[in-house]
Amino acid sequence: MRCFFDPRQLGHSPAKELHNGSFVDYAETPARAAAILKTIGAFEAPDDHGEAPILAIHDADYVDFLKTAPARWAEAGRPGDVMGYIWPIARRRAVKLDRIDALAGRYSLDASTPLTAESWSSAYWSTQSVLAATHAVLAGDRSAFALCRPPGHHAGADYLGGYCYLNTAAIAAQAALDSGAKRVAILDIDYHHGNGTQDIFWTRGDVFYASVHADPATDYPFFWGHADETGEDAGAGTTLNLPLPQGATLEAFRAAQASALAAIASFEPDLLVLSFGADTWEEDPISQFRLTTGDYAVLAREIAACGWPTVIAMEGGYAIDALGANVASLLEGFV
Ligand code: Q9C
Ligand code: ZN
Repeated sequence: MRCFFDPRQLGHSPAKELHNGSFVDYAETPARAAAILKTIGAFEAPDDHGEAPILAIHDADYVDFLKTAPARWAEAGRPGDVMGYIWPIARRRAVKLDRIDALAGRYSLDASTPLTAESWSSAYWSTQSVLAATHAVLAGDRSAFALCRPPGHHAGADYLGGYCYLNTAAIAAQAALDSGAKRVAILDIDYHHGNGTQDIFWTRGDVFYASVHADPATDYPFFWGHADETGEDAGAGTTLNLPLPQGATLEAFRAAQASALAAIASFEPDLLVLSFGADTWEEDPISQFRLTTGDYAVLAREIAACGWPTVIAMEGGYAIDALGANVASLLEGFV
């Protein structure tokens, strides 16, 4: 299987995040990518498909914010990385503001996703990696892997969050549609619900979003991912959320994934994007499921058996010592 990664994805390295009431070392480190690179061996650098596929998903003003916020933050005399600390609650009217502090809240979901001077470049090349994998699959490969880092599924059309800046899975899905696919499905098996992906395709009938994740009653991102969220308008019925309780093992996960695959099969997609997080692993430091390394191959075989050309986009997974083996197990299940 072809695997894609660009070394510029390593530049992004925020110092701290706000986690359960204290500032702790940022969990989504360059060492995660390094661990996967070390285990998997042969990666190709992606071609540059430019900004158009990004702007097909993300608002231009948000993209401009990602590029310019670190310099504006420094100009305002703020130390360290850009981090929002005030948010416009959903009911506030949209006000056009210029102050960097206001913008940091306007374009973010949480205080666990800082912006550094390298963030734009790393997020940009993360999208180029998923676009390269998408084009490999469109050209006939059964599957391809993009080591997306930073990850993508918490980022919406106009907001960052959950360690994500640009929604790689959404960008891949849209690129496939723009290259002639009629329907694309996204299966998200990261521990966390992919709120950004769900938001982006909420009213779309040409993209099916299915997610197996920790119940948002107990886990981030709390405000999305409940079972009664199923899409609206042209997207009514094209969102499927399958929340599981903390402590879930392969048995429950596999049953939920089977439901997701059955729903996707009824949708008859031309291509599948798999948002893969290894934070479902039994000893992940920020998550509470109990999958083993070998379980990823089992899950992957069941996905591969459906026969859809599949783009695999890396999402979370924070147990660095096990990350390479967990990704390798998933990829083994595909080949
Ligand atoms: N204690 C991904 O796996 N931190 N993002 C939550 C709550 C954010 C995870 C803090 C977790 C986001 C791509
Ligand atoms: Zn996650």
